Amino acid sequence: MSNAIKELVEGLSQPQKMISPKYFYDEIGSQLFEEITELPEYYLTDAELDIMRTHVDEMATLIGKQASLIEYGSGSSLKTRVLLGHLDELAAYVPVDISADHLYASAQKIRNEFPALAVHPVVADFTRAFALPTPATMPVKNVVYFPGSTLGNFEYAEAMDLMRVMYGEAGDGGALLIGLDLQKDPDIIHRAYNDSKGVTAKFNLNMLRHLNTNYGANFDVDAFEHRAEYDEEMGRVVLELVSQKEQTVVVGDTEFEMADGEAILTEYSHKYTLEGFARMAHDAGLEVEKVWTDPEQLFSVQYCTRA
Ligand code: AVJ
Repeated sequence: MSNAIKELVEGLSQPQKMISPKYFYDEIGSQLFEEITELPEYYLTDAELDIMRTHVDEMATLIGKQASLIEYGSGSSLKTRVLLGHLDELAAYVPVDISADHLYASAQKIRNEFPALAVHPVVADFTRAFALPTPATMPVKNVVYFPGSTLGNFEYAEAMDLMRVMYGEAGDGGALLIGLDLQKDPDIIHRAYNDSKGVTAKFNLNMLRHLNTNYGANFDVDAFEHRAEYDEEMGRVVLELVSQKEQTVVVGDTEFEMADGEAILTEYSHKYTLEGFARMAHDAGLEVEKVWTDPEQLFSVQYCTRA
């Protein structure tokens, strides 16, 4: 049994069935996510880009010259381009992603746009330690860039582990530049995950289609519905796929019974308070040195160093 199948079977064997959000991102899923970022209701991308554009000079000063910028994710976003456009003396730009095709394609685009930049893509699962490439210029320090509030996908303990891996990766004198969504009016959050065009529903449901096509599963996709609720107490959106009938699903060699109305958890999207994240960073051995937000305090970008 492949590791992926093993992981899928394990998640579906829990009392609360779950599938990791990493299974959203096949080619269609990545495209649907792009579409989500363009939705008027999905405030996250606009707010983060606004912060980057407004404060990029200050970020560039903190990052300094001859740093190596290590991005967790493929680096195809506009935010990355804003940052790279203002870091004129980088030792290297290192995008890290698990999907090689996507990574190499976007690395090539970055090379075309920034011909003087040393681009060293690394195919790796960034939740585990990986070897950094050795650029021609020895970096003064490593800065890990983790935009898009992707940390929010992880529950507290996992997020802590990931932050430790990140600053371990950054090493001595290193830093983290991280984009995090903030707690706010629950209606605004609810709308961002229940958009009027139904793109988020398609994105969520696409996961099952992807598992059927590429992992030999047999979900009756039409018999599932998208659900996204904001749990204010936990400060997180819970994305689920709810079966609309009783069905038996096969993944690998394992059969799963799904009751009518039973849900599969597909994603958490944690929303932070500035104090809450400062505490979390502290508990992970980090110190928040600088926080930028947009005027409405929808989103934050935070620069953290080793405490
Ligand atoms: C990229 C993981 C931060 O949680 O908002 C968007 C993914 N899920 N709509 C998020 C997502 C549903 C997104 N992250």
